[in-house]
Amino acid sequence: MVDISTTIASVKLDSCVFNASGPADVTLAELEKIARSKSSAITMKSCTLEAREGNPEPRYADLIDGSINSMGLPNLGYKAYVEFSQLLNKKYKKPVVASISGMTLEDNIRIFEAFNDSPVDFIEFNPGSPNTIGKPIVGYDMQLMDKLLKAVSKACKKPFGVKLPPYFDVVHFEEVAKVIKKYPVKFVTCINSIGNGLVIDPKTEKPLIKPKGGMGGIGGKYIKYTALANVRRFYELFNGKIDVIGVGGIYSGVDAFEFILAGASAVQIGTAYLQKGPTIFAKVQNELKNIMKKKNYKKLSDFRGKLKTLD
Ligand code: RRO
Repeated sequence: MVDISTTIASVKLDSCVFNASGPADVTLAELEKIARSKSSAITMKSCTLEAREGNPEPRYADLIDGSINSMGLPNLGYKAYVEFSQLLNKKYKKPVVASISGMTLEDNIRIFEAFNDSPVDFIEFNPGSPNTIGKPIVGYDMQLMDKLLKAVSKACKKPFGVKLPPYFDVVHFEEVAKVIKKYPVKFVTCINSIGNGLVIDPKTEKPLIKPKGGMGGIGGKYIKYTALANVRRFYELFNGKIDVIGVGGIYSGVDAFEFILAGASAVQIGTAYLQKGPTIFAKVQNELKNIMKKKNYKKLSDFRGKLKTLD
């Protein structure tokens, strides 16, 4: 028997494949759809203090090998997600994950405190969204990251991790890791969409999405290699002390296998879930199990992080 169970922040997950926070995890109906699927956890949409409509439409487009979005954090406000976590926890036997993306330090503290009294199993702090008009990607400002993580660490009584934007420079990986290691961060999720891409339709001579002159976060297969590099580098820098969750272009068991080889303890599915629907979770899990059988791996720790070298 092949075992693809895992733990994130010491929370047991029946399989290492679950949904990423995203545009199809906003309402209770959408979350129940994930609950009924083979996703091993239910990750909710990033939330803010107040409900938000998000950016003007069109704000999401499927591309041949991925997606572009500038949703602008549409969500029902944190109180709805505290309530949903109670309902989901009662009705379904799988971990519930909150995602928090407050607009200010004070908002983040209030939201984290509210989830302390909820049944969520762990929390993903999201300072990496590229789509809040007029706001920079917080994950690229190390001083602000430090300030936010300090405050959040104090406010939060649940296990929490950080969803990181992609980094592209070796020096930046080290800088972020240094900040994260100062706080009781249990996991990092690599990566958020690659910010501020532009997709143009040559027929209409217009961008595909409306906000920010057409600029939005790129997801799907286009970002897999950046995601793998981020997983690998953070896995090495954290030395097994902080779990790494991989996300970015996972459509198949081979993709999941590569992420685990790079060091991921679990993988999340974002764009592929939007495009393929809830059967994607079982598909990736079954394909991963088949690869493991062929290679005679019985559990994830048989190969996690064990990327071989060329020499
Ligand atoms: O809602 C969004 O526009 C959004 C968020 Br919060 C995020 O973290 N990543 C993304 O690609 N879009």
